[in-house]
Amino acid sequence: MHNIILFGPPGAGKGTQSARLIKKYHLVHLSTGDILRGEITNGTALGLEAKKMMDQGLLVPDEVVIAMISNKLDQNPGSKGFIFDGFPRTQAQAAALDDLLLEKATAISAMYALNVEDEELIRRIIGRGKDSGRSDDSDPVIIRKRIEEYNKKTAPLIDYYKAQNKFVAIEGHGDVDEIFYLLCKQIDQLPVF
Ligand code: B4P
Repeated sequence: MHNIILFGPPGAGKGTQSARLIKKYHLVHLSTGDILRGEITNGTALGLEAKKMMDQGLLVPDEVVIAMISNKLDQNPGSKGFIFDGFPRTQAQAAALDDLLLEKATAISAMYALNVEDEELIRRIIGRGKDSGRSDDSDPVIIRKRIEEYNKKTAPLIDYYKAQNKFVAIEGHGDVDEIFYLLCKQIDQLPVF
């Protein structure tokens, strides 16, 4: 079983690479961003609350996303493992994830951090915003706010996973296939448990 975290700033390519990795490794894909956008599309109370935060480039409250992930883990008892895409994003989320996995007698195998420079992130997100219709993808001020939130609240998790010897840096510039190759090379070296 592999439980993998795909980590990186907004627009680093977490969603892009997750889509490829789940096909190759048959893991369950848990993207908190996708789950939240699903709630918004369905017009749920949670979705309406989340949208207010997302539209400002802010993180959604920890208790909301932790509960979402806990439910999804319970819904996939026999899975070969999980790819966590965009989760955890805060220290509280990381600690909660460790506890949830421990309850299931498992743990994070590795955290792969995609490194991409800010100007490239902005270029990619604006590019995606032209087709995605995502309200958080079009305004450069909001995009910069998302990057600021990442630097303030999410980037410190690198030290959390370094302390567990699970942090692996991955070059996030370049061709999507090349980045996928780098990720697969790392995953293929993981011990299976
Ligand atoms: P997410 O949905 O996680 O969105 P993201 O960080 O923008 O996306 P990602 O890194 O997956 O980028 P992608 O591959 O699509 O979060 C959105 C919001 O939800 C957050 O701001 C927050 O408000 C909320 N949220 C989500 N999770 C939360 C949590 N745990 N706690 C609190 N709040 C939470 O790539 C972007 C673009 O780049 C695409 O167009 C892609 O085609 C392109 N691209 C990818 N790789 C490329 C490459 N190598 N070269 C060129 N272009 C590339």
